[in-house]
Amino acid sequence: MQLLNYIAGQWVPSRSGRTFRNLNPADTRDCVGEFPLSSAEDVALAVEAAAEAYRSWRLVPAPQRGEIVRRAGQLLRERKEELARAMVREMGKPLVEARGDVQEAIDTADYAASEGRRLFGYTTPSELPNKVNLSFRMPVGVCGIITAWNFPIAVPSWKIFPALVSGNTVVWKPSEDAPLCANLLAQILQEAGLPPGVFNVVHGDAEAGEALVRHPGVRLIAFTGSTAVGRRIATLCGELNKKCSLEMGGKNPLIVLPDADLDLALQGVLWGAFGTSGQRCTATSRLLLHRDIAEHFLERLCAATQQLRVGNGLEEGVNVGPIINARQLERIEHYVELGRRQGARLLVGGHRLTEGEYAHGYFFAPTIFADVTPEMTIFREEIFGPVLSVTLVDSLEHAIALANDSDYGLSSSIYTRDIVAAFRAIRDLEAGITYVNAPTIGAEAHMPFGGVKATGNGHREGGWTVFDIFTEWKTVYIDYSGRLQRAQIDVEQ
Ligand code: UN1
Repeated sequence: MQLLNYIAGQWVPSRSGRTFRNLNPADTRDCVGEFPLSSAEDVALAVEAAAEAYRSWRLVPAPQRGEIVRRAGQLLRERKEELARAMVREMGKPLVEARGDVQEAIDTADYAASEGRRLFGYTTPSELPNKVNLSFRMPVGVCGIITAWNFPIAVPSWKIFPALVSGNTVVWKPSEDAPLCANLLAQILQEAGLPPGVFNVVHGDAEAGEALVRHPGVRLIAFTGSTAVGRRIATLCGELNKKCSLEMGGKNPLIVLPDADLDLALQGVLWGAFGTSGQRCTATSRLLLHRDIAEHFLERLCAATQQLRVGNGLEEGVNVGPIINARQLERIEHYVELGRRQGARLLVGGHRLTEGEYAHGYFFAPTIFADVTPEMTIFREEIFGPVLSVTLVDSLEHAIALANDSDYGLSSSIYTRDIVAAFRAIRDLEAGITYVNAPTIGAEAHMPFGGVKATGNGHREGGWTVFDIFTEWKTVYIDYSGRLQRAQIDVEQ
């Protein structure tokens, strides 16, 4: 199946005619489609269309812009099952999770649409008589959006819907591992009534991404992906003086104290570490387990991990789907090998699954390493796969110190029934998100989402905070005194 870019309201191939193939990670004999491998020329066409559309879109009243996004949310609702199934086919996560992904986009549409009737500014008194001070949120302009494949509908919608409601126009370069979902979302926005050029999709790899970042017509880049790529984008945006919002990696710790509900903690670790095959920026990748409960807890954890059903996400009862592609599978193998060599103790998994139903896909057994120390690579680097590192701790303080011994700071979690311990963790964990008695995954669309340290650059998507990314403040002074009033000078002291 040949699929196309979406530029200026038209479905078009790349100018060069180059394409790439997108394969089903659970069965690579199934080719999901052939997509345009776009170059700077295609990106330029999309940016021109977005710049042209911006001239009128920014003048459409925000509540009306919100109505179109609301309709997109409604269409997502109607097509939820179809989208979820397409998602499983293209990136592998189990069907229930794929439905959740679409639901997150629906929630985001509802929230963003309603923000069209708020987008509050401030009015404040002036220091001078007969003068008022106001401030408004203004759109930024053409926004370049670059996203990963692991939440192919939800995470793009976190950016695209608020960007549109705020009055921006968008050029989106989706991941080459989830291009079909991008086209389905584009169809939905088209059907919802978005004028041509307001939203554009350009498929491709790093070449198209870099062209988008560099294009002088693009005022803002919003990115979700690896820290390496995010740093490159930040450097370019720094040089080119562009606004940029980055959501990058994580190495998320989950602490279990002896007083916790251990059955609940066990379920939380399993879901946090192995949900989406660990391919979430919020995945639980470090378990900081109190020594007093370690032996029994680990025994049960290993048994439960071995019970997880790995397979094609469309099949009933599958808990863990495939890994996204061959490159990522090799990366996971490489980290497992490093874990072994550096002296971590492999408790379960640690290998690819290749026989029978796994023969044609990219499958990796859920893996747990114990005796992981902070010096080891698997304690420090984001693996983005079903690999959990376990480190024993002696106290809450020890756990928090280890949790914070990381370049990253996205999500974090503590299981305890002790309210004092919980509040200390909330205060002291260096992370954008802290869960109490819940795993590190599961952010809700109407709350700020993002991290500190190497995870982000100070922005928060989600809820009300995403509008700080996609708007610029305009400050307005209106003087109705009829005379020259000089601020700071003509003020009676
Ligand atoms: C991501 O992995 O990029 O909190 C986002 C969660 C999801 C979003 C993850 N709602 O795990």
